[in-house]
Amino acid sequence: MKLYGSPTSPYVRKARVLIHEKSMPVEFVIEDPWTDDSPIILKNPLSKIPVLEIGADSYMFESQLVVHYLDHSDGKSLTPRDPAGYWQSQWWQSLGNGIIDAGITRAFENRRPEDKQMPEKKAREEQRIDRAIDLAEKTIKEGSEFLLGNRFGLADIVMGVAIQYTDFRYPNDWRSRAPKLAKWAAGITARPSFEETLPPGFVKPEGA
Ligand SMILES: N[C@@H](CCC(=O)N[C@@H](CS)C(=O)NCC(=O)O)C(=O)O
Repeated sequence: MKLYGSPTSPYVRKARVLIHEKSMPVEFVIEDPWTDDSPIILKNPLSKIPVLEIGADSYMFESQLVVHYLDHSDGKSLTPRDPAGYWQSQWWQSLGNGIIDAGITRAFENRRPEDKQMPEKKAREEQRIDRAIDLAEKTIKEGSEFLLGNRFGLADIVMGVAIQYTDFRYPNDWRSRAPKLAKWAAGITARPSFEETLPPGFVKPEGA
């Protein structure tokens, strides 16, 4: 299999962390979706990364599907099987994916020429991220190494990527109001799968 994407995209990074954790034989191929003649268009009509090549001219796209496919393709799923654990995992993944979406929207707004930027749009995305972090802090158990039970899982991957993308593109002092989440994040992002997929230019904040 081949994973097409960029080293800075958090959507792609979810899949890269998962591949690393499961030591899957998937080649990472850097491809830019933004150019007019991007080869990504031939693989994904939506022209977005990640794209996963699963066979000759056969592709999966949309990060949630790509991650789901990778999670179930080797019989070593990182999603709990019991119904309660399964849905809790989906819940954390939705929260993490929402943080990533808001972080991306904010980052794109930030890149527009200054006179065209809409501060209220940026503020709206920041409020989404702030509220999601507050809810994560309220939900996470004191002193837990993993979000669910005593096993590392997809919920940890998606939330870990979301939190580090926040530190990357919307650095702010969320740690002072979310100490439980901060402690969990420090442990999760110290794993080799996270260390080895850090976006280029990322600088770990103080206390991370
Ligand atoms: N919902 C999509 C979002 C993917 C996405 O927006 N990826 C960005 C890179 S971070 C992209 O490829 N953008 C290209 C474009 O919007 O033209 C997913 O989860 O895979």
